[in-house]
Amino acid sequence: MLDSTLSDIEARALSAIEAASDAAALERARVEFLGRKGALAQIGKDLGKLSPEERARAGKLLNSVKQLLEERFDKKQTWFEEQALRARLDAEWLDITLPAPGVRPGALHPLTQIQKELEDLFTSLGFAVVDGPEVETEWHNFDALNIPPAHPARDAQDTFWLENGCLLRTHTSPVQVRAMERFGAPLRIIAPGRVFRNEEVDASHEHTFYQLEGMMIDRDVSIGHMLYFMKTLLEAIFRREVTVRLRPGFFPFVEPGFELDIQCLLCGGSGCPVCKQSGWVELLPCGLVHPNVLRAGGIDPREWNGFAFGLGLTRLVMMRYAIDDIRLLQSGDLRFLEQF
Ligand code: FA5
Repeated sequence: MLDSTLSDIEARALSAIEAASDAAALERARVEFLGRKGALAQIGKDLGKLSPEERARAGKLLNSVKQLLEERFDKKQTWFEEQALRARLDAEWLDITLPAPGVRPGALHPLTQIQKELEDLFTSLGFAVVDGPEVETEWHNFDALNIPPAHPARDAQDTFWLENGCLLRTHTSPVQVRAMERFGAPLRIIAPGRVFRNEEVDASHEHTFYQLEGMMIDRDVSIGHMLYFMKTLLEAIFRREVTVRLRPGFFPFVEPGFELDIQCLLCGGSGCPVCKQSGWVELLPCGLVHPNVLRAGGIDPREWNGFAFGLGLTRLVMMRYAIDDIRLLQSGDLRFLEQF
């Protein structure tokens, strides 16, 4: 009776092993026949009911079936493992005799290209290129620039404030103050860099963009001097005729203050999303440095004066390359970047 049950289990287990088409099916069969609650375990329990001689014989038989099945299960499992390994090796196969792909030439970001051109131009005109921190003090970003405490630019809507009371600089103008503190007068500097504003992003506005600050302090500096440098800058960048207009602009740190706009080069002045349908793009706010700012920088306004400007570098790049959406510049999209 026991013998025939065992040989039946053996036959069924062998055909289950044979039929298992993957490792999971094999495992299920192993549990069914060899598991703690499996068919052979059940028979093991029944051995106790037999006489000692019968038990010895049946035990031997049970063990030999168990051993055989374990061997077969292990063999098939090893086969599955080898199959899986072979498939993986095939998939990961790499022809190390193939020639290496060539190094793809990189290029400078269009913004960096223009920044470098302007640095070359201004150093040739006797200006030093200086840098300032992106995390600024409220004093350098606002107070020293004659920006009153109630000015809207100080609002959290416009400015990213940090928990320690510092802020992400909203313009490159604080570098004016740092340069005056460090070098005194006379002074000729430009300061390109990244600035941050907490504002809605659209085709012409980013929360993170670039400006290039310029400042010249000497004796008897005039608006004529300022215009000379502005014109030289624009001609160097556009290498063509550009139409500009100067209109009064209010910035607490200059007096008088101006906005130098250029006619939109994307639409030729007829109106597009970049110029907000106005035909003009605000590019170069500028003016003569306010005496309070000179004083904050430790320079005597009775002896010295100067001009300053804050070029919207990102907008300049857009104008030069006719880029109609500011967001492309920081998209990291190679299809866009490879064009420069
Ligand atoms: C300023 O930031 C002043 N510090 C500029 C200045 C310096 C005036 C020295 C006088 C003397 P304004 O907020 O207008 O000004 O910004 C300057 C330029 O940055 C703008 O003309 C524009 O070209 C650019 N700009 C402003 N906001 C954005 C923005 N969200 N995204 C891209 N460019 C911007």
